[in-house]
Parts: sequence; C-alpha cells; structure tokens
Amino acid sequence: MHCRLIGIPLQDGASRLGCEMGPSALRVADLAGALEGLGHEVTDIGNVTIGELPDVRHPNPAVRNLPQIAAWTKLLTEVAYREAGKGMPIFMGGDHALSAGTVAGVARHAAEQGRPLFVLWLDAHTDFHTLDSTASGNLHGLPAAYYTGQPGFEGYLPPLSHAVDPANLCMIGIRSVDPAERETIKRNSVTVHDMRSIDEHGVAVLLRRFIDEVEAANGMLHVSLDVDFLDPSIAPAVGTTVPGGATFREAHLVMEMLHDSGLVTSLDLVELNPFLDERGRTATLLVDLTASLMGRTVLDRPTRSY
Ligand code: DIR
Ligand code: MN
Ligand code: MN
Ligand code: MN
Repeated sequence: MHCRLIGIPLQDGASRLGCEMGPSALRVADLAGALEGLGHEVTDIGNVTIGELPDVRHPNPAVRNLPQIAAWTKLLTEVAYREAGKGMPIFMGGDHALSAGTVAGVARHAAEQGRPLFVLWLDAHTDFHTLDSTASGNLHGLPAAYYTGQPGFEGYLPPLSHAVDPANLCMIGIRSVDPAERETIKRNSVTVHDMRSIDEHGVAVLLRRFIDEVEAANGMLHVSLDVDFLDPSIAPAVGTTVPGGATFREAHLVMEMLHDSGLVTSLDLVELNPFLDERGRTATLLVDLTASLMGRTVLDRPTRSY
C-alpha cells in the first residue's frame, strides 16, 4: 500500500489549544517508520495550511472560529480528494473539525469510482451538531452532520459535492451525546453503538456486522479515530476525555479486524493534544493502532481463523 501522510495543524475547532502539535507528535512517534516496517511505501507530504479567511458569520453567537473552519474545510476537501487518488491518505490531526473536509473529499473520490463511501466513526462523541444547535460553539462537534448533508450549513461551510448516506455511517464507542444531537440522529438512519452496546455484545460482533455491510456494497471505507474513543487511562492526550472508553485490546481488535477486511481506504487520526500527553504515550498508542490497522500481527500470519 502507498500511504500518504498529511499533516493538518488545526486546533480552531477545539476548546483547548494544542492539537496543532498533533502531526509533529505522530511524526516523532515514527508513524512513517512503523508503516515502512510493515512493507508499505510512505510519502509524508508535510503539513497543509489555509490562506485567506472568508468573511462568514453565523447568527448563533456561540459559534467559534467559523472563518477558520470554513477555510480548512474547503482546503481539506480538495487535499483529500487529490490524495485519495494517489494512495491511502492518513490525515494526521488536528482536531476533529478536519473530518468535515477529509470525508467530503474522499466521498467525492469514491463517487467517481462508482463506489459508495462508508464511514466508521470511533469516538466518545457523535459530533452531530449543526451551526444552529451547538451550545459549546466548538466546531469539532459538527463534522458528521456536515458530511451527511444535514441542513443549515449552506452559506457558511463550502457546499458538499457528495454527501455520505447516513445509513453508511457507523459510530462506535459513543458515551457523550448532547440533547440536540439526539434529535438529529433520531431523524437519520445512523448506526450508533454506545459503550453499553460494546459491554453487552463485544466490539467484534458490532464491527463484523458493519464490515459485512461495506463488503456487500463494494464500498470504500473511511475510518475516523478520535483519541477520546479510547479510555483516558491509556490515552490521556485529549482535551475532552470521557471516562469508560475503549480498552487497549478493544481498540487493537477493531484495527486488526479492519485490516483483515481489506476495506479501509482512508484514515483520520484526530484530537491528539501533545501538550496533555505523558511522555508521548498517546502518540505512541496511535502509531501502534495504525500499525495494527495496516497489518501488524502478533504472529506472521493473520489470526482470523479459529
Ligand atoms: C460536545 C463535545 N458535544 C460539543 N464534542 C466533542 O462541544 O459539542 N468533543 N466533539 O470531542
Ligand atoms: Mn470527535
Ligand atoms: Mn470526541
Ligand atoms: Mn446501515
């Protein structure tokens, strides 16, 4: 596989500063070396950055940094579309607002391949706010609503060329949903597996069902991994920790099953805030999880058969 690393030093969507350093921490933790060690070709295109800001304002006074997020979304839609045509893009964030653009861009690429895009959202949060419904005003809480084409973004964020069908979106690890998000999710056919669901069925059963769906539809699969999907005890470097997250083994199992599926075509690594890390352990964990996704196994053969 030809992996394309794209650094996205975006922090304007989060409440705390620091995600800007995410791409650097992932490079220091040697993401490129881990992938090369698995036999992949790796190109790090460096960091991308926005230019001039558009003059946009939203009537919801809570909304923060809209011109910045609008500019990032436009840029990242173009970058993701272009990079998806060259190999497997790995978007090194940066806060989760970046997924508005990365998913929109890979959705356009998938549409041109004549294949549906599926999204696996690994997160404590559903990130399904609109500009009208956000109370915190932190725009990392909006990307899923944007790329599924919910109303209310017109004239504020760039128009979507290809929305993701909400029925193709599966969220796992959820444990913090605001009331307004519940309403929007209820009106859409998004699959949301909360932590209780993982406790009760095990993550493998939930993920297997989704992988089978993607396979049956000959879909492309974008994975968006928010650090707060993980339990704060193993991944402290995130501004919005929520107790009761995925364990080390649950997270690795997800990645290992995704690798065996052969379906993943793009990846976001988001919300890493190195200022909050402990001797780089969260950055290192993200690199190890990405390595599992890209083929690292305990033995030198797949562990799938039993
Ligand atoms: C909360 C927290 N739902 C908000 N969101 C996120 O501010 O809208 N935290 N994404 O990571
Ligand atoms: Mn998120
Ligand atoms: Mn989150
Ligand atoms: Mn479905």
